[in-house]
Amino acid sequence: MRFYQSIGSTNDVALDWLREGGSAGSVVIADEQTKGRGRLGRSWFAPPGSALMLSVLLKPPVDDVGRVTMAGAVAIAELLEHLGAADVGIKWPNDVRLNGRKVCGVLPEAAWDGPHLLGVILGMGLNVRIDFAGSGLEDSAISIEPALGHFINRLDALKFLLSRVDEWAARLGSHSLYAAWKRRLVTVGQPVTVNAVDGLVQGRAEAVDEHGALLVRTGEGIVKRIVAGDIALGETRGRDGH
Ligand code: BT5
Repeated sequence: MRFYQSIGSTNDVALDWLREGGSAGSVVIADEQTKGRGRLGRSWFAPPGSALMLSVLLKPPVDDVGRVTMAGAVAIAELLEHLGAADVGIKWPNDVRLNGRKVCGVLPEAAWDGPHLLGVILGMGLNVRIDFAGSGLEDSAISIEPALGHFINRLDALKFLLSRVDEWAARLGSHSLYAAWKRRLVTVGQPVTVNAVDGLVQGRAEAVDEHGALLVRTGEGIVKRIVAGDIALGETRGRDGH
């Protein structure tokens, strides 16, 4: 485990560590990130002392790479439930929600050496006590402490989270992981607008499959399978529509 008071991005440190031969289960943690990343070049906001930010090195079989996001989201959801949260959901593909707002983002990044998979970094940023006032995220984000109304010991939370990640990392290909993820998904059944890699898809999220892909039925009645993308629930919004 490597801990940093302040670092650019835990995912970057973990990717370097992986390329240098770091073993599965190694963890990079930071109290502050100066270049915390989301997907698609977006930034991750978390002042020092207010969040849990970590990256876990995993070495899954190639077929299970797409399952890493599921493992992260489910482990976070289980932590929240363990802490007493009642309203926990997963928004496809990588947000964990508490009381309908984003409490955590999961950022999986694979590293390849040519055709050979070196591993996958499972990055997670969990809001423990972030004050979102004036950040522009007041309406979309939430932190655990104010939501649950009690103090959260970040070290205890980290221990629990890592034990759940270990558990799921060992069973990435299992049906039980898929079931645990699917059960908490808030996306299925909703009208969605997806910024998929090959363009905008509008329709109704009908189902997910075992690979984590989202099946969207468009207005024309065609079912499109989306493996990666960005969605706005229930309305038409732009690329950063959360
Ligand atoms: C994510 O991206 O949700 C993945 C975030 C992963 C962060 C962790 S922290 C540890 C590790 N090291 C890193 O450098 N990253 C990972 P995405 O779906 O693209 O969402 C990003 C968007 O979420 C931003 O554009 C904001 O709108 C919003 N956002 C930023 N900070 C937030 C926060 N603390 N809570 C809720 N929403 C936030």
